[in-house]
Amino acid sequence: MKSGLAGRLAQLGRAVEGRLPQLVPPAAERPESVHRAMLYALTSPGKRLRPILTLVVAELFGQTSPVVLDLACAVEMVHASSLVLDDLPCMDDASLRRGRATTHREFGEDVALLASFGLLNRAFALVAACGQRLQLRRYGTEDMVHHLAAAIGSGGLIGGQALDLESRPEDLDLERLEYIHSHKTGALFLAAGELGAMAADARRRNLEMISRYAKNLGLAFQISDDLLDVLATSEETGKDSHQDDDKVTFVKLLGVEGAQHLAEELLAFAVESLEPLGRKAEPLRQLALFVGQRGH
Ligand code: GRG
Repeated sequence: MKSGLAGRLAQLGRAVEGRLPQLVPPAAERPESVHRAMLYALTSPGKRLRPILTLVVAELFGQTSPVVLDLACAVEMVHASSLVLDDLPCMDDASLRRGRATTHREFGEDVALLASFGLLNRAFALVAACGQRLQLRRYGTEDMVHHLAAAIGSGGLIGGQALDLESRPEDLDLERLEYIHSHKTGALFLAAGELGAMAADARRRNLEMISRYAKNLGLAFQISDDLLDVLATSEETGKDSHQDDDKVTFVKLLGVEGAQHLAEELLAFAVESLEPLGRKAEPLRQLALFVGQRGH
């Protein structure tokens, strides 16, 4: 049963990978440099966790339309756009991402910045088109667009990143660190889950249930990321390792075991919130399990 589910999640990841390159302008089309960089940032080998979440949630509530695949790809475009920005010299100044040179190292900062905005813009256009094509009863296109915009804005990814950049180690306590990561990382998991539920026209109480699950999953995922930064090698993560050495992380505040414990607690909350859905929610439990295993 479990390996069947893991196989299903991997299959969804492959469906995303297959669709992503079809949803951006051809690299040979002007402006070639930006289009090549968009494709590079988007199709480099990632785990595709956020779009998988969108697809699994939609499927859970009975929505299997191919339109959801495009919606899920829009979520991955936002993620890719954020990674390009996060890696820039004025932010994390990273050289390696997904086992390859970061986008600005490959194409230059100017092109990387334009490619990031290109992906973001494309994501919104796609979400709007998907909302139109789905023709839902409970949610309109504007609901989807608003949820995504809220996740990215200064109350979401941008807010978390801003606080991360301006925090000095001595300012950081658990409350501030939780704020940073529930925004910087958690907000997009939240939007990924919510868009999946909306695409399936899920009842409001089910949407709220998914929001609780996704929020906790997202924060636990960030903690597992902090753990990997100290426990795994650069070959294993595909990123510069010890990138967080100058930062305050969950691991620095709580120690390895404390951070693992907090991640487990958050995942338990996430899974608990799925109880009313019964066995139907098994793929989401499997996703939580995957996140839990990452930090060990
Ligand atoms: C305007 C989109 C936009 C963002 C502006 C730069 C920024 C604000 C936010 C940074 C958000 C960010 C990159 C958070 C880190 C999240 C994280 C844990 C990334 C790694 O995710 P994985 O492991 O990566 O899922 P893969 O490579 O597997 O996709």
